[in-house]
Amino acid sequence: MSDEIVFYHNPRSRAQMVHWMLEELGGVPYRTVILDMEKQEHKTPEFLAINPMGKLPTLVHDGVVITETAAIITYLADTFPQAGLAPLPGDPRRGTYLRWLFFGAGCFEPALLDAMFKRPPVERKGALGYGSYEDTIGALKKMLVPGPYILGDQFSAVDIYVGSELSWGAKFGAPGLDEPIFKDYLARITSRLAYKTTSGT
Ligand SMILES: N[C@@H](CCC(=O)N[C@@H](CS)C(=O)NCC(=O)O)C(=O)O
Repeated sequence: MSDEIVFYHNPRSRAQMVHWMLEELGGVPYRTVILDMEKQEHKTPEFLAINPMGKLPTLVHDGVVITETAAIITYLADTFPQAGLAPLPGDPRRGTYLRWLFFGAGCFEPALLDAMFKRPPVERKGALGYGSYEDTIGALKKMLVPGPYILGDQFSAVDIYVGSELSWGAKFGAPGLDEPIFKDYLARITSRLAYKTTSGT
């Protein structure tokens, strides 16, 4: 079994977040396999045998398949601690770090998609894990205080994940993301070299 990292990628997908993360690791080697989604290369029997959802990003490391963008980013940050992108278990910042990673995946992403697709509000908002788009935006504003990063002074993998979601939402004109608190944060994180070198690639 190889300890190679294989990164199944398409630049026009959530895989862009993992690409940014891989570059932030600062020299960990990985092999990129671009799948052309227009040609349905993510739905071939070979790829479905790796990820039955037929979705990107997908990572294989040490023969283990990891899917779900937030899980991949969390996995890479923990597996390569020398990059300093995650507070490790025992560090008091670990709780805040995990909190916002899970919030990004479980709350903000579905809320953002509601806003993007203009899905009508449901009657029993309290039964939705994320309440409403507006609720998530309110929580994210609090997350960025005092800043400058989600963990305060330390840039970490959670900025890559939640920051990418915010950036994607802002590009598509999602409500509220043009406020200075988000604009300033996005300008800060997207000025990083690893972001610039992976953006759109
Ligand atoms: N829950 C997954 C979602 C991945 C996902 O939906 N990826 C899209 C691209 S952004 C995809 O591969 N779509 C192709 C398809 O479902 O046919 C994650 O967070 O990684």
